[in-house]
Amino acid sequence: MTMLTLYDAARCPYCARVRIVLAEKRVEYEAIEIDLSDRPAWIYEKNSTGRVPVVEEDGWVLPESAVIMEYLEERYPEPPLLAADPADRALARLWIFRHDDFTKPYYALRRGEEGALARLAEQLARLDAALAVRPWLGGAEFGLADVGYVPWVLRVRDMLGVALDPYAALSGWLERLLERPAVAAEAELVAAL
Ligand SMILES: N[C@@H](CCC(=O)N[C@@H](CS)C(=O)NCC(=O)O)C(=O)O
Repeated sequence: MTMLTLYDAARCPYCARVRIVLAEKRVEYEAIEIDLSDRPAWIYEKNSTGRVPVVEEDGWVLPESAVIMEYLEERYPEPPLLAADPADRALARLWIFRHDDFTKPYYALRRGEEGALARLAEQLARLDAALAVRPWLGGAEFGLADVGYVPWVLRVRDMLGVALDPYAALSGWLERLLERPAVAAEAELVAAL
């Protein structure tokens, strides 16, 4: 069995999802950093959109962070990052399926669009409200839904300079996430960007 390869970019939050899952599952892998401002032509052979992340195993390639997370969950089941309960699994998948609700205002703010900060604040409040009634986005346990959002939440705080203090449950969630080495490593990486 050859080692898994991740076509990666440090600044990419979608890649961060995959890095966190791999670290949580202690999977050894080779990372190939792709320069997003000057992408090699061959990346289009791995993914027709030219985007990262892409994972490769024995010549088989898979793009799309949400699909990669699910693949890794099945390929490396321990420790599980989806709950045993089907309802909790579905809830985690719903968060990931609808991540655009959160990331659209994030990217709008990065582009400096008018009203984006207010729209992002609404989304932060929505996450905060969800986390006030359950400890993790997917329910009782840490898992893929949390991994699906934390790369952007870290960047909101550290790159866009949005204070998270007004969102007590969200801040508590992030603190608990940062106790996990996989997420702490991402925070360090974001700080160095
Ligand atoms: N839907 C994709 C999005 C991946 C994505 O947008 N990656 C960005 C970097 S963060 C990229 O490769 N951008 C280059 C481009 O859009 O051409 C996923 O979830 O993996």
